[in-house]
Amino acid sequence: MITIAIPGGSRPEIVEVIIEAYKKYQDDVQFLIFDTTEDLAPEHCSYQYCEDEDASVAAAVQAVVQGEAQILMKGNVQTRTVLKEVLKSENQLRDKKLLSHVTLVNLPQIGRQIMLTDAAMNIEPTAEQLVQIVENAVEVCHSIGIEKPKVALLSSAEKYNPKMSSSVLAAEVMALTEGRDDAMIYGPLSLDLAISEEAVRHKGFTGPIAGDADVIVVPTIDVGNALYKSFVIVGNAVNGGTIVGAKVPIVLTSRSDTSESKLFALDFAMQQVQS
Ligand code: COD
Repeated sequence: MITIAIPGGSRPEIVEVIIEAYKKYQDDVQFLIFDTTEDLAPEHCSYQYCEDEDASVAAAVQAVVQGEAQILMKGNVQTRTVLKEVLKSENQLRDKKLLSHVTLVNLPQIGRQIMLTDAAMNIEPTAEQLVQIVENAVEVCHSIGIEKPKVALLSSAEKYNPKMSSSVLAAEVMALTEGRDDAMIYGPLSLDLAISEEAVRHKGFTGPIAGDADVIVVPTIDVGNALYKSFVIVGNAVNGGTIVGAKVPIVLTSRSDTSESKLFALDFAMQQVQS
């Protein structure tokens, strides 16, 4: 049985996801809802009234700290409020040096799933932080059965350009991760060469990643966020985002995500917990 704590969980769009999750996982899941209103707390959920949003986030995080919940899922509350509460040192939820965001993207155009990181937490990572972001994503890949993930360090071109900061960052990460054999880490690489085998053929590109990347690592949150949203809006993708590197996975949905995407994100976190 996996318990999921949700601050702001009694809102219609979250209740919809809870109902679908009960249908899918039945007795394997239970939900603890922390909110300022109980109008819509679905059946079989434990509900705790909280005075305001901050209190609901604090109470849900405490459920994780106390070991009562194995997944934290953001309901209708601010992302920053959740992240700040999780980061509080007194909560001791930081498992790895750096927490980061990993999105599982189901991209119909290429007929497979890829991961995108970090589109929602680390704003402008240093090379050392990007190495940690890579490590977190590799660990998630291992936990869901991808043994040696192909990790593309995104830039605008595959040729090293000292004037392009993403290219420099990719080269630094390559140097810092040299010799690893639990993943194939490669960059700088452009998006088309990372995920499109057709583009690889057209350009005659030969490299260790050739349109078959499992993970796209972006240089900044802005690049990641724009990619995340364009995958959905123009690519008909279903995205599921989680924060990893904490003691439990944190499902980070955005208000504009569809219920399908919110459930997909919860599934992604469930896979991480059940591995
Ligand atoms: N992992 C581990 N520890 C961290 C991390 C991290 N990713 N980020 C900060 N910390 C630690 C710091 O070392 C410090 O000890 C403490 O947390 C506070 O650090 P600050 O002051 O830099 O952090 P905050 O609280 O001002 O901001 C942290 C956020 C994660 C909230 C911030 O980075 C942020 O706003 N990120 C973007 C979130 C967002 O708006 N996403 C938009 C798309 S959904």
